[in-house]
This record gives sequence, C-alpha cells and structure tokens, in this order.
Amino acid sequence: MLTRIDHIGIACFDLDKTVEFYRATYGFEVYHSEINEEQGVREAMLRINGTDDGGATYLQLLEPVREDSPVGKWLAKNGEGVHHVAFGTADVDADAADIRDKGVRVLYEEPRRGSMGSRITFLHPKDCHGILTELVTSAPPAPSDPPGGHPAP
Ligand code: CMX
Ligand code: CO
Repeated sequence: MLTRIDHIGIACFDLDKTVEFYRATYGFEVYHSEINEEQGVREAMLRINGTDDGGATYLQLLEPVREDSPVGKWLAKNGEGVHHVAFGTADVDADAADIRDKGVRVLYEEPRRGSMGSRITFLHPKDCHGILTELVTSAPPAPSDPPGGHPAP
C-alpha cells in the first residue's frame, strides 16, 4: 500500500546552486547527499516533514553525472523542473507486482538501490498520464536514527 509522498524529484543543472536556493529561500537544509552511479545522479535530499506512517517526505534535488543518464536526457529536452514523483510503501515488491498486473510498465524486474539505502522501482511515464512515478521502500531505521525512521546523513 502506498502511504505517503516519499519525495518529489527535481532535475537541476547545478546541485550546489539549487541547494543554496532552497536553503536561502525556504530554510530547507540538506538531510543526506550521495552519488548514485547506477542512476547517473548526484543528489541531495531535503527533509520536509514526517508522515503518519513513520516515514518522511523529501525533495530530491538531482544533477546528472552523465549526459546520457535519464536526468541528463530529460534536462537537455525540458530544462530544469519536476522530473518524477515518488510514493512510499512498506513493500515495494508487492506494490510493483500489483501495479504490473494492472498493465502499467514497471521498469525494473527487481527493485534497485535508491537514496539512503532504499529500494526503488519506476513506472513508465507514458502509462501514468505523463508522470514518471517511483515506488520507494525506505531502509529500516538503525537504533541510533532520529525520529522519522530514516538513516542519519
Ligand atoms: N517525465 C515524464 N515523461 C518523461 C520523462 C519524465 N521524467 N522522461 C522521459 N519522458 C518521456 C519523454 O518526454 C518521451 O516522450 P515523447 O516520446 O512523447 O517525446 C518518452 O518519455 C521517452 O523519453 P526518452 O527521452 O526517449 O527517454 P527514454 O525512453 O530513454 O527513458 C525512462 C525514459 C522513463 C525509461 C527513463 O527516464 C528511466 O529509466 N527513468 C527511471 C530512472 C530514473 O529516472 N533515474 C533518475 C532518478 C533516480 C532517483 O530518483 O533516485
Ligand atoms: Co527519486
């Protein structure tokens, strides 16, 4: 069951400048950052709020590390903006299977590694009314994690 908006993925040309915009304009700080080579992105997660399923909602700022990556190709075509919407679930495998049975293309056979050790998959935007849609199961929280159920930065 999808229980929250986990994050909104936002494509940008310059991650550092975009992070600074969100900090200076709204006061949002970077909660976590990493390079995900497989996805071809350098990313910063800005934690916006906790959610009543024990998780949280983030903005995921994405800078491509390769021009031929999904975000690199999308930026070249569209410029900066909202790239995808991600829903959180306790069981990405079950939800992806259910959604595949409904005839929506799920892009990965098995979920892959996403931000902060999560497991992620994507639904094809052409089957989702133009929205590239991600499904996310967060990594289980470590005992030392702060409230919100996510690994510390
Ligand atoms: N949102 C909406 N539509 C999109 C889109 C997006 N983000 N990306 C591509 N499309 C559309 C294109 O506009 C194009 O439409 P038209 O045929 O009408 O022009 C069509 O989909 C095909 O686009 P493309 O540029 O040829 O791109 P590909 O088919 O090579 O790839 C996709 C599209 C969705 C398969 C690819 O982007 C993908 O695998 N995405 C999942 C992985 C990903 O996005 N990783 C980065 C984020 C990582 C993270 O969140 O952690
Ligand atoms: Co994402």
